[in-house]
Amino acid sequence: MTADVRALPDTATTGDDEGIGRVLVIIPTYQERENLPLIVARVRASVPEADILVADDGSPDGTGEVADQIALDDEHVHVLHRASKQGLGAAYIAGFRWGLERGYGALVEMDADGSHQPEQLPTLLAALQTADVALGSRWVRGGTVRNWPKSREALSRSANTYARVLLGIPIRDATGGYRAYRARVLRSFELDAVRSQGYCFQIELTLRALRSGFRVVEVPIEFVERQHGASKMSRAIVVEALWRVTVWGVQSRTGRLDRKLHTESR
Ligand SMILES: Nc1nc2c(ncn2[C@@H]2O[C@H](COP(=O)(O)OP(=O)(O)OP(=O)(O)O)[C@@H](O)[C@H]2O)c(=O)[nH]1
Ligand SMILES: [Mg+2]
Repeated sequence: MTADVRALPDTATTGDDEGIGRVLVIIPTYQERENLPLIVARVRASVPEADILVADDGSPDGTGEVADQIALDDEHVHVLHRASKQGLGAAYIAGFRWGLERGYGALVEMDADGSHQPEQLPTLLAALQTADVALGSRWVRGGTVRNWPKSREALSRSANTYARVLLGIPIRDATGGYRAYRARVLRSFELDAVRSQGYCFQIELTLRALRSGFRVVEVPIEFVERQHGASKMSRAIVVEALWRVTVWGVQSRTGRLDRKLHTESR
Protein backbone atom coordinates (compact mmCIF):
# COMPACT_ATOMS: atom_id res chain seq x y z
CA MET A 1 0.00 0.00 0.00
CA THR A 2 2.87 2.41 0.70
CA ALA A 3 5.27 3.54 -1.96
CA ASP A 4 8.38 5.61 -2.30
CA VAL A 5 7.30 8.35 -4.66
CA ARG A 6 10.43 10.45 -4.79
CA ALA A 7 10.93 9.48 -8.41
CA LEU A 8 7.52 10.74 -9.52
CA PRO A 9 7.50 13.60 -12.03
CA ASP A 10 6.86 16.99 -10.49
CA THR A 11 3.65 17.66 -12.38
CA ALA A 12 1.53 19.31 -9.73
CA THR A 13 3.37 22.59 -9.42
CA THR A 14 0.59 24.69 -10.92
CA GLY A 15 -2.00 23.71 -8.32
CA ASP A 16 -4.55 23.47 -11.12
CA ASP A 17 -3.33 20.29 -12.66
CA GLU A 18 -5.71 18.50 -14.99
CA GLY A 19 -5.29 15.30 -13.05
CA ILE A 20 -6.08 16.55 -9.57
CA GLY A 21 -8.16 19.70 -10.13
CA ARG A 22 -7.97 22.86 -8.08
CA VAL A 23 -5.93 22.70 -4.90
CA LEU A 24 -6.99 24.09 -1.51
CA VAL A 25 -4.41 24.34 1.26
CA ILE A 26 -6.17 24.41 4.64
CA ILE A 27 -4.19 26.04 7.46
CA PRO A 28 -5.82 25.73 10.91
CA THR A 29 -4.71 28.46 13.30
CA TYR A 30 -4.86 29.15 16.98
CA GLN A 31 -2.54 31.88 18.26
CA GLU A 32 -0.31 31.97 15.15
CA ARG A 33 -0.21 35.71 14.51
CA GLU A 34 3.52 35.79 13.90
CA ASN A 35 3.67 32.64 11.79
CA LEU A 36 0.68 33.15 9.52
CA PRO A 37 2.01 35.83 7.12
CA LEU A 38 5.24 33.84 6.70
CA ILE A 39 3.55 30.55 5.89
CA VAL A 40 0.98 32.10 3.54
CA ALA A 41 3.73 33.88 1.58
CA ARG A 42 5.68 30.63 1.28
CA VAL A 43 2.64 28.67 0.05
CA ARG A 44 1.83 31.39 -2.49
CA ALA A 45 5.40 31.29 -3.80
CA SER A 46 5.60 27.51 -3.90
CA VAL A 47 2.22 26.70 -5.49
CA PRO A 48 0.93 29.99 -6.95
CA GLU A 49 -2.31 28.61 -8.41
CA ALA A 50 -3.45 26.96 -5.19
CA ASP A 51 -5.96 28.61 -2.88
CA ILE A 52 -5.49 28.87 0.86
CA LEU A 53 -8.15 28.60 3.56
CA VAL A 54 -7.14 29.81 7.02
CA ALA A 55 -9.40 28.18 9.62
CA ASP A 56 -9.04 30.28 12.76
CA ASP A 57 -10.75 29.48 16.07
CA GLY A 58 -11.16 33.02 17.36
CA SER A 59 -7.49 33.34 18.38
CA PRO A 60 -7.23 35.97 21.14
CA ASP A 61 -3.93 37.19 19.63
CA GLY A 62 -5.75 38.45 16.52
CA THR A 63 -4.58 35.76 14.06
CA GLY A 64 -8.04 35.90 12.44
CA GLU A 65 -7.72 39.61 11.74
CA VAL A 66 -4.23 39.12 10.33
CA ALA A 67 -5.73 36.49 8.02
CA ASP A 68 -8.52 38.87 6.96
CA GLN A 69 -5.95 41.51 6.15
CA ILE A 70 -3.99 39.11 3.94
CA ALA A 71 -7.21 37.95 2.24
CA LEU A 72 -8.14 41.55 1.40
CA ASP A 73 -5.06 41.84 -0.82
CA ASP A 74 -4.99 38.32 -2.24
CA GLU A 75 -7.95 36.60 -3.85
CA HIS A 76 -6.28 33.21 -3.41
CA VAL A 77 -6.58 33.53 0.38
CA HIS A 78 -9.83 32.81 2.25
CA VAL A 79 -10.66 32.82 5.94
CA LEU A 80 -13.04 30.70 7.96
CA HIS A 81 -13.77 32.17 11.39
CA ARG A 82 -14.97 29.92 14.13
CA ALA A 83 -16.09 31.36 17.45
CA SER A 84 -13.86 29.47 19.88
CA LYS A 85 -11.13 26.88 20.15
CA GLN A 86 -12.71 23.57 19.19
CA GLY A 87 -9.66 21.53 18.31
CA LEU A 88 -7.63 20.76 15.22
CA GLY A 89 -9.92 18.00 13.95
CA ALA A 90 -13.04 20.17 14.07
CA ALA A 91 -11.22 22.99 12.26
CA TYR A 92 -10.17 20.59 9.49
CA ILE A 93 -13.64 19.10 9.13
CA ALA A 94 -15.06 22.60 8.68
CA GLY A 95 -12.29 23.39 6.18
CA PHE A 96 -12.90 20.17 4.23
CA ARG A 97 -16.61 20.98 3.97
CA TRP A 98 -15.80 24.49 2.77
CA GLY A 99 -13.51 23.10 0.08
CA LEU A 100 -15.79 20.26 -1.04
CA GLU A 101 -18.71 22.67 -1.42
CA ARG A 102 -16.57 24.76 -3.75
CA GLY A 103 -15.39 21.94 -5.97
CA TYR A 104 -11.69 21.68 -5.12
CA GLY A 105 -10.11 18.48 -6.42
CA ALA A 106 -7.35 18.22 -3.82
CA LEU A 107 -7.33 19.33 -0.20
CA VAL A 108 -4.12 19.79 1.75
CA GLU A 109 -3.54 19.89 5.51
CA MET A 110 -0.72 22.18 6.65
CA ASP A 111 0.25 23.58 10.06
CA ALA A 112 0.79 27.33 10.35
CA ASP A 113 3.96 27.06 12.40
CA GLY A 114 6.46 26.30 9.60
CA SER A 115 6.89 22.64 10.53
CA HIS A 116 5.39 21.67 7.17
CA GLN A 117 7.48 23.27 4.47
CA PRO A 118 5.43 24.71 1.59
CA GLU A 119 8.44 24.17 -0.69
CA GLN A 120 7.75 20.42 -0.43
CA LEU A 121 4.11 20.78 -1.43
CA PRO A 122 4.67 20.21 -5.19
CA THR A 123 6.16 16.80 -4.36
CA LEU A 124 3.21 15.93 -2.14
CA LEU A 125 0.74 16.98 -4.85
CA ALA A 126 2.66 15.08 -7.51
CA ALA A 127 2.04 11.93 -5.52
CA LEU A 128 -1.71 12.45 -5.94
CA GLN A 129 -1.28 11.72 -9.65
CA THR A 130 -1.20 8.06 -8.73
CA ALA A 131 -2.63 8.01 -5.22
CA ASP A 132 -5.74 9.11 -3.36
CA VAL A 133 -3.94 10.25 -0.22
CA ALA A 134 -0.34 11.46 0.06
CA LEU A 135 1.03 11.52 3.60
CA GLY A 136 4.05 13.70 4.34
CA SER A 137 6.17 11.26 6.29
CA ARG A 138 9.02 11.79 8.74
CA TRP A 139 9.61 8.12 9.30
CA VAL A 140 10.15 6.66 5.82
CA ARG A 141 13.57 6.61 4.17
CA GLY A 142 14.46 10.18 3.23
CA GLY A 143 12.16 11.68 5.84
CA THR A 144 13.71 13.74 8.67
CA VAL A 145 12.99 16.03 11.58
CA ARG A 146 14.96 19.22 12.23
CA ASN A 147 15.44 20.76 15.70
CA TRP A 148 13.17 18.30 17.45
CA PRO A 149 14.10 17.26 20.98
CA LYS A 150 14.85 13.56 21.32
CA SER A 151 11.81 13.23 23.61
CA ARG A 152 9.40 14.40 20.87
CA GLU A 153 11.03 12.10 18.34
CA ALA A 154 10.71 9.15 20.73
CA LEU A 155 7.04 9.96 21.38
CA SER A 156 6.22 10.21 17.68
CA ARG A 157 8.09 7.05 16.76
CA SER A 158 6.52 4.98 19.51
CA ALA A 159 3.01 6.33 18.85
CA ASN A 160 3.42 5.40 15.20
CA THR A 161 4.76 1.94 15.98
CA TYR A 162 1.84 1.38 18.35
CA ALA A 163 -0.71 2.47 15.73
CA ARG A 164 0.94 0.44 12.98
CA VAL A 165 1.06 -2.77 14.97
CA LEU A 166 -2.29 -2.46 16.71
CA LEU A 167 -4.25 -1.33 13.66
CA GLY A 168 -2.28 -3.47 11.20
CA ILE A 169 -1.71 -0.55 8.84
CA PRO A 170 1.39 -0.39 6.61
CA ILE A 171 2.10 3.27 7.42
CA ARG A 172 5.26 4.60 9.11
CA ASP A 173 3.87 8.06 9.94
CA ALA A 174 0.13 8.04 10.51
CA THR A 175 0.19 10.93 13.00
CA GLY A 176 1.74 13.52 10.70
CA GLY A 177 -0.38 16.51 9.76
CA TYR A 178 1.11 17.41 6.38
CA ARG A 179 -0.90 15.55 3.79
CA ALA A 180 -2.97 15.84 0.62
CA TYR A 181 -6.29 14.16 -0.16
CA ARG A 182 -8.16 13.75 -3.38
CA ALA A 183 -11.59 15.29 -2.85
CA ARG A 184 -13.27 11.95 -3.59
CA VAL A 185 -11.71 10.47 -0.45
CA LEU A 186 -13.13 13.13 1.85
CA ARG A 187 -16.45 13.09 0.01
CA SER A 188 -16.75 9.38 0.70
CA PHE A 189 -16.31 9.86 4.46
CA GLU A 190 -19.13 10.65 6.81
CA LEU A 191 -17.33 13.70 8.13
CA ASP A 192 -19.81 14.03 10.98
CA ALA A 193 -18.68 10.67 12.26
CA VAL A 194 -15.08 11.83 12.74
CA ARG A 195 -14.73 12.76 16.39
CA SER A 196 -11.03 12.64 17.16
CA GLN A 197 -8.71 15.61 17.49
CA GLY A 198 -4.96 16.19 17.39
CA TYR A 199 -2.77 13.25 16.38
CA CYS A 200 -5.69 10.89 16.62
CA PHE A 201 -7.52 12.84 13.94
CA GLN A 202 -4.66 12.11 11.56
CA ILE A 203 -4.61 8.43 12.48
CA GLU A 204 -8.39 8.16 12.09
CA LEU A 205 -8.42 9.67 8.60
CA THR A 206 -5.55 7.41 7.55
CA LEU A 207 -7.39 4.39 8.88
CA ARG A 208 -10.66 5.37 7.20
CA ALA A 209 -8.92 5.90 3.84
CA LEU A 210 -7.18 2.53 4.03
CA ARG A 211 -10.30 0.65 5.15
CA SER A 212 -12.24 2.23 2.29
CA GLY A 213 -9.69 0.85 -0.16
CA PHE A 214 -8.10 4.14 -1.21
CA ARG A 215 -4.48 4.21 -2.28
CA VAL A 216 -2.39 5.84 0.45
CA VAL A 217 1.29 6.65 -0.13
CA GLU A 218 3.98 8.15 2.07
CA VAL A 219 6.18 10.93 0.75
CA PRO A 220 9.36 11.74 2.69
CA ILE A 221 9.40 15.24 4.19
CA GLU A 222 11.71 17.27 6.35
CA PHE A 223 9.70 18.37 9.40
CA VAL A 224 11.02 21.53 11.07
CA GLU A 225 10.28 22.43 14.70
CA ARG A 226 8.37 25.69 15.09
CA GLN A 227 10.42 28.86 15.72
CA HIS A 228 7.64 31.24 16.83
CA GLY A 229 4.63 30.85 19.07
CA ALA A 230 3.68 28.03 21.39
CA SER A 231 2.77 24.42 20.74
CA LYS A 232 -0.82 23.36 21.40
CA MET A 233 0.29 19.79 21.97
CA SER A 234 -0.99 18.51 25.29
CA ARG A 235 -1.06 15.40 27.39
CA ALA A 236 -4.79 15.11 26.62
CA ILE A 237 -4.02 14.85 22.89
CA VAL A 238 -1.56 12.00 23.49
CA VAL A 239 -3.93 10.20 25.85
CA GLU A 240 -6.80 10.50 23.36
CA ALA A 241 -4.69 8.95 20.61
CA LEU A 242 -3.54 6.10 22.84
CA TRP A 243 -7.07 5.38 24.02
CA ARG A 244 -8.78 5.46 20.65
CA VAL A 245 -6.07 3.46 18.88
CA THR A 246 -6.34 0.81 21.57
CA VAL A 247 -10.14 0.65 21.19
CA TRP A 248 -9.89 0.49 17.38
CA GLY A 249 -7.21 -2.19 17.65
CA VAL A 250 -9.46 -4.38 19.78
CA GLN A 251 -12.44 -3.75 17.49
CA SER A 252 -10.48 -4.60 14.36
CA ARG A 253 -9.54 -7.94 15.92
CA THR A 254 -13.17 -8.68 16.72
CA GLY A 255 -14.42 -7.58 13.29
CA ARG A 256 -16.35 -4.61 14.66
CA LEU A 257 -14.14 -1.73 13.51
CA ASP A 258 -15.77 -0.88 10.19
CA ARG A 259 -19.21 -0.72 11.77
CA LYS A 260 -17.81 1.45 14.55
CA LEU A 261 -16.09 3.90 12.15
CA HIS A 262 -19.34 4.16 10.26
CA THR A 263 -21.57 4.85 13.23
CA GLU A 264 -19.30 6.71 15.65
CA SER A 265 -21.48 9.80 15.71
CA ARG A 266 -24.79 8.09 16.27
N1 LIG B 1 -8.32 26.29 14.31
C1 LIG B 1 -7.59 25.63 15.20
N2 LIG B 1 -6.28 25.41 14.97
C2 LIG B 1 -5.56 24.72 15.91
C3 LIG B 1 -6.13 24.24 17.11
N3 LIG B 1 -5.15 23.60 17.81
C4 LIG B 1 -4.03 23.70 17.08
N4 LIG B 1 -4.26 24.39 15.93
C5 LIG B 1 -3.33 24.68 14.83
O1 LIG B 1 -2.93 23.43 14.32
C6 LIG B 1 -1.58 23.45 13.91
C7 LIG B 1 -0.78 22.40 14.68
O2 LIG B 1 -0.74 22.74 16.06
P1 LIG B 1 0.63 22.76 16.89
O3 LIG B 1 0.46 23.51 18.15
O4 LIG B 1 1.74 23.20 16.02
O5 LIG B 1 0.72 21.25 17.27
P2 LIG B 1 1.85 20.24 16.93
O6 LIG B 1 2.40 20.56 15.57
O7 LIG B 1 1.29 18.91 17.17
O8 LIG B 1 2.87 20.55 18.07
P3 LIG B 1 4.35 21.13 17.92
O9 LIG B 1 5.11 20.11 17.14
O10 LIG B 1 4.83 21.26 19.31
O11 LIG B 1 4.26 22.43 17.19
C8 LIG B 1 -1.10 24.88 14.15
O12 LIG B 1 -1.26 25.63 12.96
C9 LIG B 1 -2.05 25.37 15.24
O13 LIG B 1 -2.21 26.78 15.25
C10 LIG B 1 -7.53 24.47 17.33
O14 LIG B 1 -8.12 24.10 18.33
N5 LIG B 1 -8.19 25.16 16.35
MG1 LIG C 1 3.41 22.33 15.23
